[in-house]
Amino acid sequence: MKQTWWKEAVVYQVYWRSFLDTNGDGFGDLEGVIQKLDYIQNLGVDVIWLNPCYESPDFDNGYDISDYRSIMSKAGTMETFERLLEEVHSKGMKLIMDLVVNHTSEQHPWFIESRSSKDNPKRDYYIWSDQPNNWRSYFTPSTWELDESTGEYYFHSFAVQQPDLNWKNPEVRQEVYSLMKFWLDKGIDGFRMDVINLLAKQEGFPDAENSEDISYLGNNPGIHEYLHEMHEEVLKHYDIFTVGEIPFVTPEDGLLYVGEDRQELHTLFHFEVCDYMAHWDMKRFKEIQRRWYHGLWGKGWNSQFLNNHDHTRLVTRFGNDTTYRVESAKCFATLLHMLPGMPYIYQGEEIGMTGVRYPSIEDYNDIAMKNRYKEEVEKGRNSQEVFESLLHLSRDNSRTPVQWDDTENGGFTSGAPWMKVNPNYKEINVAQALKDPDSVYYYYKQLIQLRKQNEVMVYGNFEELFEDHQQIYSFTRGLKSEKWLVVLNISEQQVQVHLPENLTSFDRELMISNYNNQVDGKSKFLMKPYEARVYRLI
Ligand code: TEU
Ligand code: CA
Repeated sequence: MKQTWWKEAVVYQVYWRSFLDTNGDGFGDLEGVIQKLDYIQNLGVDVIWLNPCYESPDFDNGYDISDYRSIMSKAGTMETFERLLEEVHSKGMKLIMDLVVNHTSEQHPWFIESRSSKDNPKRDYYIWSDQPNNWRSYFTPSTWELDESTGEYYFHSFAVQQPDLNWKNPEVRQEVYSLMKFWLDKGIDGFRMDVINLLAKQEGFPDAENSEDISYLGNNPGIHEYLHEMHEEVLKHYDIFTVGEIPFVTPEDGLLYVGEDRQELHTLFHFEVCDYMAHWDMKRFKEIQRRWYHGLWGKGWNSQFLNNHDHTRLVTRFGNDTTYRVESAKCFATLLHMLPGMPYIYQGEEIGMTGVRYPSIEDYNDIAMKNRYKEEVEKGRNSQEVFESLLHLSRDNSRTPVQWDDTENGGFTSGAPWMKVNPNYKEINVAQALKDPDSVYYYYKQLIQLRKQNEVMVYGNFEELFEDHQQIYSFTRGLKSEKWLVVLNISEQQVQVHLPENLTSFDRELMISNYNNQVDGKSKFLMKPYEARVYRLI
């Protein structure tokens, strides 16, 4: 297997609790993933990223782990997991797990011991202080929670139920390396590393100028020493790949995590799009892509995603989930697969699933949303106004169950679904997509096949056209003698495109498009709303 097999991979993210329920308890499970592996494989993807399925009290849907070496009963058993891994490999795919080691659950035995007394041997597995500072956490007004039993505060970057591990403690680091090897020795193919740039904390926890800008949580001195040690102690001994979830990072800092010479991680997700663009912003998106291409290309490898289990579904957030749902889903799929970097497909994206608007806060599960709702209402704000302000970016937009068919609950469960199924499952579902040759599903499949047959999509350089255009995103990808032209009309208007002089001399072979019968002139053509075209220049 080529050392850089992962650079050519397409990744499919499975949020198993919303994927398929096979025992009627209303939660998806690993058995459900096994039953749908042919569906996933049929897309042509190479790697499955499985969200956390370790033992957890589930305050943050598995991102609060109480036992790193066992499978949460909702998901199944270790036997189910091992069968899943075996099946994934037998179908020629790979499986990466979620590594969540910035924090544990408050119910992890380590924390139960650590909080039991100030002189407990595991006290320094976590971060304790009698001097809380003014930092906000991701999910709460303060990063500090008072523990009555010892009168000290513990640090948590996320929910109160997610105490941060103290990575300054070498025993903690060795515990993590040991649990990583436990899973790698089972044969998994790597890790997606949860907020891995938060492991090191600012020395002395100084008060922040502006505690609303929580970037003080990340990229602190010591982080690269930790990740290099992880590389030396664990990662370099396995043929795996690692993708770091790295919020608050610029391309220059990003390169310090994924530079080919750094011996830390293989690739990363930055969050300049998904944490800061609530809606589509062409100017900003182009600028981000430009910066990351010039920052990493030839030195490190980027990853591309337009939604995941934390971020609203792309047709709702960036596209058009009504009149042009299919066209815009395909347009963004083209963008995802034609940009430089590894494409990540979030379950349901391949059938153009949309975000959701439920009527009451009781219909929602996301701890981030519910904590913020409570915080704002307790400040005296109007509860309906607060609720409505949180809907667009609620993480539950992407956590509604996968819509398999038009039977009750979209075929997701025979029981009561843990999260209501999006009512549009009658029109938008896998069964319908598989029957429709023009569905979003087959378009994703075609893009993935193109990528397998044409390494210009993986290794080709990136040169922009129409940089300032507000509707048209266009660029070429070039590798050796191959040159492909991508033209996307990311708007609801028709747009006339006039090709630059240096490209009009080429003939063009249309490789993929989301419309049929193009109006195609030698140097100009009319792009319909959300029309995507990829040409091979001859
Ligand atoms: O998410 C970290 C992170 O960056 C998210 O908090 C994201 O920016 C935010 O949710 C946007 O709404 C990871 C996991 O993906 C997330 O599901 C967990 O809740 C979080 O870490 C804590 O483990
Ligand atoms: Ca189940």
